[in-house]
Amino acid sequence: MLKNQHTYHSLFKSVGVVSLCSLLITPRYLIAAEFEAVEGQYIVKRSPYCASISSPSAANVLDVFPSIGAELWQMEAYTVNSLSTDSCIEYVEPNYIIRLDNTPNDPDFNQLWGLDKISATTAWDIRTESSIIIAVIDTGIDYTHPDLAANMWVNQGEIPNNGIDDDGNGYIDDIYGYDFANGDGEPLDDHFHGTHCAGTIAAIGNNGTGVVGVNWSAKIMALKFFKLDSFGRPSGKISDAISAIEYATSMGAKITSNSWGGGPESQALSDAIQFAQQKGALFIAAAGNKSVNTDRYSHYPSGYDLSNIISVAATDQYDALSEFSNYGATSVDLGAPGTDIYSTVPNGSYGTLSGTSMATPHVAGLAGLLWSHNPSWTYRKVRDKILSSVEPLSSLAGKTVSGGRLNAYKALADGTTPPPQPPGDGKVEAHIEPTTITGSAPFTVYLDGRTSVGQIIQYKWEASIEEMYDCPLWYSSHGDRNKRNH
Ligand SMILES: [Ca+2]
Ligand SMILES: [Ca+2]
Ligand SMILES: [Ca+2]
Ligand SMILES: [Ca+2]
Repeated sequence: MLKNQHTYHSLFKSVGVVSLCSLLITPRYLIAAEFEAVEGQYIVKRSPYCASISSPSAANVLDVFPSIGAELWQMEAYTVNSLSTDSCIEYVEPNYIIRLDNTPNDPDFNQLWGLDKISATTAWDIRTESSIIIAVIDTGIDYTHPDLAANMWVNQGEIPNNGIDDDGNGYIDDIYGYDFANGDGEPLDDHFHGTHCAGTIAAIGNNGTGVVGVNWSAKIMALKFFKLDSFGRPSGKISDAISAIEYATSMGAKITSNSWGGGPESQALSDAIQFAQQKGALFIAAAGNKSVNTDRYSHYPSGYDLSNIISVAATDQYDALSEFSNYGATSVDLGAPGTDIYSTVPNGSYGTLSGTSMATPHVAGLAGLLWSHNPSWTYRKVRDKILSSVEPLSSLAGKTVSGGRLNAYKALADGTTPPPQPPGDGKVEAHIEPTTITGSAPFTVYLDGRTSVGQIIQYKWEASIEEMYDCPLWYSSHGDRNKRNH
């Protein structure tokens, strides 16, 4: 996503001058007060230059987030105040509460118009299954649903229900994922939102039952971080969202589907998504359901300025922008079907929902299908292909980065057919070395490729303008953008 640079901010930025500190603190207190947060809980990042300092005696460490070098502390407000002048603290932010913003709709409307609209039926002539692990970070999944059960990811290193963390990943009996909201290995859905999203990604195809997802077969990881509050509304903590992202990344999920958002900007959450980026994973995120231009009124996490985020608006059967959908020429990447989407809900049932929450899993599902078809691609290549193969729509022009709606067939068919396998033992040696990459632009790069088996069919080398500014770069063959700085 291309958008304006965010100014780096924190509740307390470490500065040496106390008067500056108080100037910085004041607006953040005002912002924090507008949003719900867990009382007495703060996400704290220490400066890497002071890694050895201990937490104040008045603070209890509740959780640690190794991926972002931060911790969850329980402490009183006066202790937070005392940290404001501590140069060893990089940031402190409240443990914000996140809510789902979906729009339930007519439960009897039951046609899968969305898959037809994105040309899934012709895409399925090319591929129907995802071998990539796709994590659904949400309210959980009814992993017993007959139209989902066989498509759940299974943690092969874990023995179920023995009370032991068999694979030593820090989580006991985590078979299908984990429930961070309740701290247990049963990420069952106590709502319906996550199960509905999972069905759009990969309800089982061709099984004579119910519906079908973008993928007929897949590996769906269930990561629950929402649970119902006393009013029956799903509510999730930023700290649990961070843990879910850490889990997904460490357990090999290359794609997370994130149909949630709202609340203030969080440096900790942004850092967690950046950690996933560093591990080469995509973060597909709902653009939100407030009918606003998010270029002006930012929405998170879809709006963080990270290249592994794909921000998704919702469209309807007539290819109009859904009335509830957020949009933004620089902050929302593309549209996907999100009005009146029929999919799985708990207890073996089905139902219709609307929201950018429903658009997001269409994109996550295609990302899985496309990446599985092109397993050597980087997250950036998968993202670029999804955005460059959209169906251009006047309703999305000037309202999204790509100006179009998801198209599964164009993404899969457009030059993505795997190259023919060479005869013999299948080994290919290809050396492509640029002989000259010095000088100021424009400059010439010479490539020399050789193979010991068969013939080289095509050379393809790609570089975007954005990346050219990052020179010096090295690319390996066929558009694979492995980058090494020298
Ligand atoms: Ca485990
Ligand atoms: Ca176990
Ligand atoms: Ca549970
Ligand atoms: Ca089915």
